[in-house]
Amino acid sequence: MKDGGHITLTLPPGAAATADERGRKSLRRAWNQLPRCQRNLIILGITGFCVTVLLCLSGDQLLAASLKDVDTKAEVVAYQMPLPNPHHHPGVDKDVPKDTAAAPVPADKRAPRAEALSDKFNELVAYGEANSAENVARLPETVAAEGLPQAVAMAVALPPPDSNKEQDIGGIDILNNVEEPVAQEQAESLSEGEQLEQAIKNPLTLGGVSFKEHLKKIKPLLAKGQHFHGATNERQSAVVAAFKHSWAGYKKYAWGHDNLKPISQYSHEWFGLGLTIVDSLDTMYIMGLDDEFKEGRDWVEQSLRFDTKRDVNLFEVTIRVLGGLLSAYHLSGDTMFLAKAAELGNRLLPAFQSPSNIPYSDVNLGDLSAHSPKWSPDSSTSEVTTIQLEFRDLSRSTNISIYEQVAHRVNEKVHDLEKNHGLVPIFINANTGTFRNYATISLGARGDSYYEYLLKQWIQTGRRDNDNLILDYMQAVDGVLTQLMRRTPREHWVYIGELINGKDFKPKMDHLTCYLPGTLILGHQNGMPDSHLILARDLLDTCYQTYVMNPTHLAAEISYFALTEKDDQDIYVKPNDAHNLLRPEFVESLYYFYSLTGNRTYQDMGWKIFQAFETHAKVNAGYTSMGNVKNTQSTRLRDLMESFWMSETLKYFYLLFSDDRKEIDLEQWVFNSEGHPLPVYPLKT
Ligand code: DMJ
Repeated sequence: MKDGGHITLTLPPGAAATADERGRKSLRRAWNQLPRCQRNLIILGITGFCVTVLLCLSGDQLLAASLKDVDTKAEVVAYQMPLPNPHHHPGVDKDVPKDTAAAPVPADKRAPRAEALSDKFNELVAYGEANSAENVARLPETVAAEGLPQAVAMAVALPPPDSNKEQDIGGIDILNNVEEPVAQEQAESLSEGEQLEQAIKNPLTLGGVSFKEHLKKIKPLLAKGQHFHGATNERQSAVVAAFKHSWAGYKKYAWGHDNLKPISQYSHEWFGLGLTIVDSLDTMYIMGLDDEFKEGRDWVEQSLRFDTKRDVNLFEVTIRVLGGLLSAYHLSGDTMFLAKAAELGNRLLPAFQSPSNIPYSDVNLGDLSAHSPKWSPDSSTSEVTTIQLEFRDLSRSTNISIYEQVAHRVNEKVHDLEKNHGLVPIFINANTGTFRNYATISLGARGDSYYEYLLKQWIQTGRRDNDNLILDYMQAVDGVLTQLMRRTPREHWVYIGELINGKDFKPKMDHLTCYLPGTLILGHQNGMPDSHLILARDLLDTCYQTYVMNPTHLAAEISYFALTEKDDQDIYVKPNDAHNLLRPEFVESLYYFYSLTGNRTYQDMGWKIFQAFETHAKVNAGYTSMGNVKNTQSTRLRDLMESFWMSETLKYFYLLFSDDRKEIDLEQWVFNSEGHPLPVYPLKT
């Protein structure tokens, strides 16, 4: 065939081999015809040449030559020690004045101001890069910058070969505590969607390997555990006694079930996940209740199962169970908790397979399906935006990025939606990804922790300037100040009302909103404007008033406020709203005020309320919710001890009464919405 003047010959198969063979034979014949002494001289010459070449090469060159077939990726990135666990390296004990009004904010912690907005685009890009689990500061710079696939990132996080021997790291199989065969298939080339699919389909594996294997690989990253000294004064001891009383009743009448019914002395089931046990683990650890902690730990290891075909609420299970397990893991260093958390995280992932990336509210942990609430097409806004601290922590603890990625997509989606002065409607549709038209705007039920997690996620991720989270937070607090904050006409109590239909002001405030003073002072400590602190102090006073104004000294679930002087009272409670569910929000705020200012007045306020719980909520089998805080003679006991009583209310009382206001250092830890402390991750420089 002619081709550009050349003729290409195609040899029949076998012809080339025959010619080759012919050449080899004639060479051998020529060699055999040489005299023996000549052949010996040639062999000697070649050997001498080779020895000379070898002697001239350096050791490194020789090693490189011998390893040229070995995976070079492992060589590109040198092994690096992980950054310290925050609690092992307490931050500088900054001098916080006793009086919050004078609290200084270090220049380097000042929040982004308006002029910084011009940098927003670059920062957004940086934020996106920084918010993948591979990008956490524990990984070598080169890997983080290049955003290598998960399996590669896992590989470079390995300890050096000689330290990668079989060691007892307390790792268990996720389910049944039985060792699984190690599936070697890696997620190297998987897209985010494929990773998600794989994690959902195989909730018992991580990155394609069993959890036990995975723990070995990430061993240097694992938490080492913290030490707490137990109660040091009478008030703390009283709280520990309250905890023990609650635990004893729960153990006796409701062990392994979600909640205790302390009046009927029976159990209450919600999700079938032993909520009270999991929610209480870190409280017991912090209080130094070693025996009780071990009882809870053993139950989690042996009896907590996630494979039951039952719908659970994504938000509630995330803040209580996932948050509880992760916190127990970080505080105790026990990797069994991390293994359980990872299995649960995988089983919750189906919630994120909605068309909009806004998660469905309900997930079936057993059959791995998800859907909107039965009663509505919409999820609560606070629910879909109050899972990110936990999912991010799971990613950073396991070094598997998918959890953080799916949760962060919700941040991005909600950030892009139009808001009312930074305030959000309380319903959002998981199919369309839009807010419900004319939905109420509230800092109480269904809205509250959206605002809380904007600030706390920003703190968790290292307080980056110009981050959308903190920009949205600042805008939202401005919206609170201009659209929702009012004062009563006579006594000038400051409160946060609601916008019904997104526009009509209603002077109603849920007790849930009393978390806000604590979040605001935490924000102020981290550089937010003084207007936030002023609102925080005023609102704290109002919340306190909602307790002490009632004869029981306990607050009602909902309070109303006078709009004009025609109303009889500045603050009042309607009969149907007079219940108290042992909620934590006000005690939580007192704790933040005490911890960040050192002012012991907040302890005295808390002590008064603790005594009120002792007087009215304590019963033989524990502590109970009540129907009416307005009458000491007919409190109408309601017969439920919610798990947040032990995870939050008693924990915050205990920490509020501590002689060491930094028993948990708020520079190093961030509490999730259920009161579970998780580590703050340092900002990568
Ligand atoms: C807790 O489960 C959490 O604090 C949640 O964010 C709001 N409600 C309860 C406590 O009141």
